[in-house]
Amino acid sequence: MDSACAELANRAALSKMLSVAEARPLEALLKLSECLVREPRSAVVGITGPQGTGKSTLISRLVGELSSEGRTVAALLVDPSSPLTGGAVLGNRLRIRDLPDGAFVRSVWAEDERAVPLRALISLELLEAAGYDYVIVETPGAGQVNTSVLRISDLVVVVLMPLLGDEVQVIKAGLMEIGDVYVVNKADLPEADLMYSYVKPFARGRPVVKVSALYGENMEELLSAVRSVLERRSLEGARERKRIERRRYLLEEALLELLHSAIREELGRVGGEELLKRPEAFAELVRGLKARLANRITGGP
Ligand SMILES: Nc1nc2c(ncn2[C@@H]2O[C@H](COP(=O)(O)OP(=O)(O)OP(=O)(O)O)[C@@H](O)[C@H]2O)c(=O)[nH]1
Ligand SMILES: [Mg+2]
Repeated sequence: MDSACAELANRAALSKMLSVAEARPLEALLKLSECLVREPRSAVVGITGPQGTGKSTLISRLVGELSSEGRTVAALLVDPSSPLTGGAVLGNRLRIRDLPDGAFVRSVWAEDERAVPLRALISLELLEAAGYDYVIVETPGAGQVNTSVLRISDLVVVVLMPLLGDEVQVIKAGLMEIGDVYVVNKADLPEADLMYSYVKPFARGRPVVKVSALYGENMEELLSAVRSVLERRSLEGARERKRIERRRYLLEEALLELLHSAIREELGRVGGEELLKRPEAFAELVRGLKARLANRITGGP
């Protein structure tokens, strides 16, 4: 392992590399590709669900519980709010309180709330390379369901709460199709039982667990549901397959980013936009793009 990889075990160095991954993802990927682990090391737990159901609060609890069992845990909060307005980026971070010593939390901005951005995919790899037993990823499930969480997670926990408004929306939104474990959070509220009985028949036999993340109630039941799914997945070889899927996603996103930046540059060069007005000039554009991509991949001028 070269020094850049060894350094990942150091929190400050890891933070620094995650910042590079966020600002210049392709650079980070090329630099750190030799650090990526061969055998699955981290259990990647995706946490999704409608806004405000208590995902971050729940993660804070899970981090605490798993840490107290001696597991190392990192949380990655994928956040759709603009880094310019700051809002929930900081909000998410602040709501995760009282972090135990070995735990690590990071917010990553997502411009598109239905996708896991390249910077988050690379961050995930770095966290696994850093050796965390668990990497918990919070993805927003606002409005439309975020199925990209399925591509990255060994297991998906869908977090619901009572009084979500029109409960039918939960079903319609497809949330009941993507979970391996369902959580009815805010069980300290009286309406939780109603939500539980509403959701249960749609869970296709998957565990539905009532918890109160705020008061730390019933976390043991949730954790044992999570553990038993992970164990089953390991035995079935599903975690190995999932990791290949996750890397495929990473590669696709990295190549798309490469392509997009080359297109921006090619069109940005003098006359590039002009060329678009003449259909016969498309070949010229494509040639320019090809050269640009080849240079970038081989590191030419
Ligand atoms: N009563 C009650 N409130 C809770 C519970 N868990 C979380 N909350 C509250 O619900 C609000 C939203 O919690 P978050 O953890 O930020 O929810 P989230 O799903 O991460 O929110 P977004 O990331 O904005 O979608 C906060 O005010 C929490 O204090 C719970 O178990 N019971
Ligand atoms: Mg949150």
